[in-house]
Amino acid sequence: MVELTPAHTISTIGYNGTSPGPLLRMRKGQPVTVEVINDTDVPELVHWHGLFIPAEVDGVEEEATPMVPPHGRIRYQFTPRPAGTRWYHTHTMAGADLHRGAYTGQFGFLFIEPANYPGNFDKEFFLALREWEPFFNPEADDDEDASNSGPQPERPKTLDTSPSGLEVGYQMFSINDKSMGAGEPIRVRQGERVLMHLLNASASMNRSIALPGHRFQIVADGRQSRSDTPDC
Ligand SMILES: [Cu+2]
Repeated sequence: MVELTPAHTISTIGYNGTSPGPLLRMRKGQPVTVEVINDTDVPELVHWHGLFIPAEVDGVEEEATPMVPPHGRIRYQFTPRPAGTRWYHTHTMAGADLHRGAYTGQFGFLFIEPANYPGNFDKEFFLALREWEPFFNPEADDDEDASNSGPQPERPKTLDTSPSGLEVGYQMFSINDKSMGAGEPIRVRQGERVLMHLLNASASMNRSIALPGHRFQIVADGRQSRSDTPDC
């Protein structure tokens, strides 16, 4: 159960009873073992997003990672790299079932500390953007996409051929497990150095985030995971 607001609690599937699941911290280059117990009635698997690890433990069905059978368990053993903010999530295919796979609460932060992590900041926060209560929306909802905000060619180069009625919309939105106004504020002192790990944990949407009155300084971008993120 996730209490998004005092008036709105949803029921979903997550890791260790919460969503997002527990923050997992690992050290780059230090072997780890993760025991995954599947308490659901369907085969599952956990994907370690952004790591360079062998396919057998990467948690991707189509690359031959074995599934965790219903009510079974599997042990993932790997040596995490590269360093940086990553995440873990189910990699089962939802298809048209909006109560499976990436539409559920099966995700959490995975932080791979560099071998030498000076921690040059006063506070750090892990913030995941998320939508809930998905439904099939008969209208294409593409206004989140910044590339659509400029002038459009009279005839688009690629025609949108997506079947109508198969756009996924959402009724509830949250940062971590709280909708706007329902969570504790982030408390910082003037002059403190604050490190924020931001994750778009959405199954399908681009998101943006604003920090009115302040300016983000980007110290690492997880999309560029070809090499280690700089120590921060
Ligand atoms: Cu992923």
